[in-house]
Amino acid sequence: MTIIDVSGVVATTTATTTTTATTATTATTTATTATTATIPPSNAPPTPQLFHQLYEIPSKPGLFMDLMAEWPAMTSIARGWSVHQLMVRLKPDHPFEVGCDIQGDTVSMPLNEFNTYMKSNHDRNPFLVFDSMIIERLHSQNAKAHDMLMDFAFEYEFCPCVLPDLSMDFVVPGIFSCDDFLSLLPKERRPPYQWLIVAPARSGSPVQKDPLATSAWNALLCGQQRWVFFHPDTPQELMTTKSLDSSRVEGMADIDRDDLWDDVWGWFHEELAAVKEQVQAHFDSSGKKYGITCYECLQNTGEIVFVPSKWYHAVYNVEDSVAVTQNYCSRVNVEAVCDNMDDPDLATLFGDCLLARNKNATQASDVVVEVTTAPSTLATTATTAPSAPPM
Ligand SMILES: O=C(O)CCC(=O)C(=O)O
Repeated sequence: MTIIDVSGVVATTTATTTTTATTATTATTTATTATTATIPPSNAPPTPQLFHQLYEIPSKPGLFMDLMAEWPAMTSIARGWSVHQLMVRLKPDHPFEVGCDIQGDTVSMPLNEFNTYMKSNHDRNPFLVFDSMIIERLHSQNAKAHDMLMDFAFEYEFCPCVLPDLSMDFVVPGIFSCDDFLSLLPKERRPPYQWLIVAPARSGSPVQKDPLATSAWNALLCGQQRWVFFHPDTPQELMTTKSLDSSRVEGMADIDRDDLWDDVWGWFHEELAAVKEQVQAHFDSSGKKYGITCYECLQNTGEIVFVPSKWYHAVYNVEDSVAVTQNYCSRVNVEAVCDNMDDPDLATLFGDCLLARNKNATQASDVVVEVTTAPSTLATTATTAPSAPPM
């Protein structure tokens, strides 16, 4: 595990404008100031209890090796997730949303076309697949097809008209799955939580907090990604990415700036060093002891990043990358998740699901929340670590 505190290495990284993987690695070795923390590498996966104590409770980003080594997506040629393997496995005309144009309209492409684009584009901020539906949709689609084809041998290898069930190619690691409270919601009411990411080199995800104060894990099936994390109390105005086309849309009516493509490349290469300094100055002058307020790491193939609830984060794809990511709610962030549910019906339903779970709890430590009258009055009652997930 390698987590680098960049707050203390601004002087080192400013000069090189933090452009590449090499820079991030250099920062690890040259950072010696008192405010720098380098979490020692650990390739032994922690137990759920240790993960809870060392990462979730202190709200600390993490980078884990060896949690996905056994996944079929990593070990099986037939079930691999390289872009080439996905191209072979998916229907050639299956459209993926890959971004939006100058009008804010969605741009879609089948994966084989997208692969050509990946290899040949020279864009400053290339399009990328960030698909919240494919894993789940394929799952239900396959279930239906499975019902219809009950009498026939059914395997996607033999039935190319049906998309493969990608959810069978990975297993949610135990440290993230023992508490997954949003899974208590009926499937059709659960907010999107699972994304396939197919991202060319130079593309990225702008700085943001995850929806509903969920935590997340992100598993890299191939490629290399650079991550930066900022403390949840960082002022929002320091955590913005300029829209790529902002200069071109000045004065244009009917354009929602939120729909515009962000200049993630520019943020990482031209702004990040200054942003780090501003964030550092903000926390230095806050009069409070915050500890580490900015982390950075380089995620390689086969490694999983943990993003704690409410931490700002941004991702830059150093190489062509394929990743799967899931957001989740555990006992640590369940109150925050409830507070962030704007839809009152959903919040009530979630409160009911948690109540039902409490009723069925067999051990005191499984009772995570005390639900009184309304979900907004949820109160955590158990701070004990989760029990190990069933094998
Ligand atoms: O780009 C990625 O790989 C992940 C980005 C991400 O986790 C997010 O946008 O929340």
